[in-house]
Amino acid sequence: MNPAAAAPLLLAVLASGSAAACGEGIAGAQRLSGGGDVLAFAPRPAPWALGRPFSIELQVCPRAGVAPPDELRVDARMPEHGHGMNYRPSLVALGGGRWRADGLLLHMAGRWELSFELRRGEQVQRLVQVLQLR
Ligand SMILES: [Cu+2]
Repeated sequence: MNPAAAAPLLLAVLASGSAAACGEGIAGAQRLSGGGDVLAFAPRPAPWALGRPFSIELQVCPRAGVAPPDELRVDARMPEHGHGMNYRPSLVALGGGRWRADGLLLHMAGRWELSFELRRGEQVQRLVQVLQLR
């Protein structure tokens, strides 16, 4: 990514205050934000790859004064094909807003939507990252 393209993302992260540090312990983290939450995440092993089981290391950083989500869901779908993964990932809470999702496998080349649902009771914040796999 060139510096000009990175600038708006950097500004958005800095604008959210303490969230600037979200996921700094996660090497190669990508970030998504919405509704006052910042989510940092990275595949393990990296990079995102086709046809190989993997985990996702993640950290949720709510804005100041907002409780952490009480439940997290991770899923991946190919909307154009109307299907998801053949496996249901499991989540392990590691403390400090950090989690690990295990047991993901993207079995087809093409466009995947990786979705993270941050749940607080009935309230759901959904963050989506598109992955193009060849
Ligand atoms: Cu498909």
